[in-house]
Amino acid sequence: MKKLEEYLKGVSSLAVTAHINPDGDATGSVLAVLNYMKDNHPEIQTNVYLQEPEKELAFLPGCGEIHTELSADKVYDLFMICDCSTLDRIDPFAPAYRSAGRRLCVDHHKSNAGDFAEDNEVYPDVSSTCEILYDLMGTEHIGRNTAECLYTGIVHDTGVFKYSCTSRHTMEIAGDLMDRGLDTTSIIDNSFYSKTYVQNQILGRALLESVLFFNGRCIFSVIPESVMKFYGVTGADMGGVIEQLRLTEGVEVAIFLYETQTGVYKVSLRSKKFIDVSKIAVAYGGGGHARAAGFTASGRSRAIINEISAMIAQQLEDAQAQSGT
Ligand SMILES: [Mn+2]
Repeated sequence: MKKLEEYLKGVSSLAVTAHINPDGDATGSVLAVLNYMKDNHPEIQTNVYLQEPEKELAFLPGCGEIHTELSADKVYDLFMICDCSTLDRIDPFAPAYRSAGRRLCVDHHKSNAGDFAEDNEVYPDVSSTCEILYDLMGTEHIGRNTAECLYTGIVHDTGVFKYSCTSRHTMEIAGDLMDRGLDTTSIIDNSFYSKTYVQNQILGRALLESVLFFNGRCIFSVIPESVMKFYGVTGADMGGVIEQLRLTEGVEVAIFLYETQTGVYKVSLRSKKFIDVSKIAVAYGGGGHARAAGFTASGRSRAIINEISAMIAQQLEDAQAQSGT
């Protein structure tokens, strides 16, 4: 791993982006870089390009400076792409990515092949892109605002320090960031756990309609478009549903589908210990991690679930064959 400072040598303009539908880690990453640049390199023009983040992330320093559209014909010396494993996930900003002098990808997605930037800092075993950025930046260059962004990203991608991607190093970084005087309780409550009334209702509905299969080792739930409309919810309101399904006792794999438009489903997958759900997501053109992945699929929900089930069954069989049972 090189230091961010090395990548910034000779750079006078920098653009930063992350994946579409930005989550806490994606938003935290780009705003951490923005704040880092303000503190350490005010002489370098830095622009952040990102779809508008969810309102629970609006407290992050610099959130108001995000550009949601590309400024025409601007050519940057360096373009940083954070928390993103494929170019199609930065679609609106891809022209500036292509025209830039150099490209640097900082990511932790297992599905990242490291094949679209000259420089790659890609570490699939690291909890979050924010954790990688902490190491790239170095503690001595990280001010309070940068720390707040990095901490938020780590909190979100580790499910508040509980997913298996959380390492001792993750906790040490979190401790170091806390030393900057962050209100960590508010960050966790307000950006991660807090739910609106309709979010709670749709969560309840998804749990009520959930179905166990494969002898209780898998669970799925589907929210059709009509139900989305009834509650007045969008994809942004679905956070936490898949996690609650995953927590069901005895379940190895959780599948959650919601219909974004007629016949088009956003599919989220989670596993607990041994099913690699990123393999399933990649087969559908999506991506993610071994224990958390997602993709978009068209067709009937039952047909999609049947296909996913067949892939899970194959992995279950392979795992059983390997363990000799
Ligand atoms: Mn991430």
